Amino acid sequence: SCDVVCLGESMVTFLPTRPGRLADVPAFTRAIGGAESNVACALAAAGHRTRWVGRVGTDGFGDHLLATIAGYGVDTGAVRRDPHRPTGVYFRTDADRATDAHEVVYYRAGSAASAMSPDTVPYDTVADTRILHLTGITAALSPDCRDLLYDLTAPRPGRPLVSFDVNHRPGLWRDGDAAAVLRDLANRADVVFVGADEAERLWGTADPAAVRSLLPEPAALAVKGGGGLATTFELPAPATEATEATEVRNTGDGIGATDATEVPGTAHGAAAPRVGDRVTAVPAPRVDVVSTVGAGDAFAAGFLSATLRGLDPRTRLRHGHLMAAAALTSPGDLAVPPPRAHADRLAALGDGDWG
Ligand code: KDG
Repeated sequence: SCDVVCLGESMVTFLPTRPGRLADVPAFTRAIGGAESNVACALAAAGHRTRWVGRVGTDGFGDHLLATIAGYGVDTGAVRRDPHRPTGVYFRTDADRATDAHEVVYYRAGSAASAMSPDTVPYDTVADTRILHLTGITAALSPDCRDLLYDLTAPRPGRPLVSFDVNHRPGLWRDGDAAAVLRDLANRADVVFVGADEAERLWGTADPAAVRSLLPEPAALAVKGGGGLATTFELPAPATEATEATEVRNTGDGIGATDATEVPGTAHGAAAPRVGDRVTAVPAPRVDVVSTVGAGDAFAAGFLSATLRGLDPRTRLRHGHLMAAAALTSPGDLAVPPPRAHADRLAALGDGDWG
């Protein structure tokens, strides 16, 4: 069994060798991408037993993905290879400094991963874990993939804690109602991550409390604000000691141990729309941003790592921000997180030294 299973499509990623429009970039370097394997690699690097489940082709790109992901210490033994469909590929540009916009071109329609379904992904390869991490990208890949997400988020006895990053990719949602599907799936999960900007695009609000009223079901909801502030809404777990050894269990009404220092229902003047919610907001450290791609995945990895360790909400948010900072300051989709002891020291700094 593992600590975390991440399921989704990974792709060979082609990064530009120079800034500018895609039309003008003459050469690309090969790297890997895929939101869920980014989370898996960061969690494995942080010392957790991690498995990535997906499908790749029998082509050389599939070989490269598996070798790279396994190189981070992630178990790839449950990945299925499809002799008839290719491994997904995508190209992107660097983000424009001023607007943060970047161009993305995907070659993943009909990919090996798009054939994931409740029939092709054995449930026991994703269920023998404390946390199952999924994202909204999978819902946009194919009707089969969407069925798989509905299946994995269905209530069932002994279900692992389900983590869901909304990850709206407008370029993949040519048809299908992204706003309704992603909201529905998020409300079937236990831990949810969403950016304030994507909440605005999907549901017309970037206000964390308003987002909580749209997503009242998850025991923990993290809204990542554009100004660097991340806010969590969390239903208190049954009283347990917050220690490194605390086991995270899916109790249905909390996500594990929390501390008692937070003020329920208040954060920066926002009213908690869910009765009993504990609201915690933490600013991100300031860093010189190289690329924002992959920062959300890193945030999820830091938050989940701290969740597995039974740390309190403020510390979970801080570990999310710290891993995101590592991703923001590196050019690829996937960044090596700071060593755990170092991250723990940074997370323990006083508020005056933070942000
Ligand atoms: O989260 C970063 C991702 O955007 C990237 O690694 C590729 O999974 C990916 C996607 O669908 O955009």
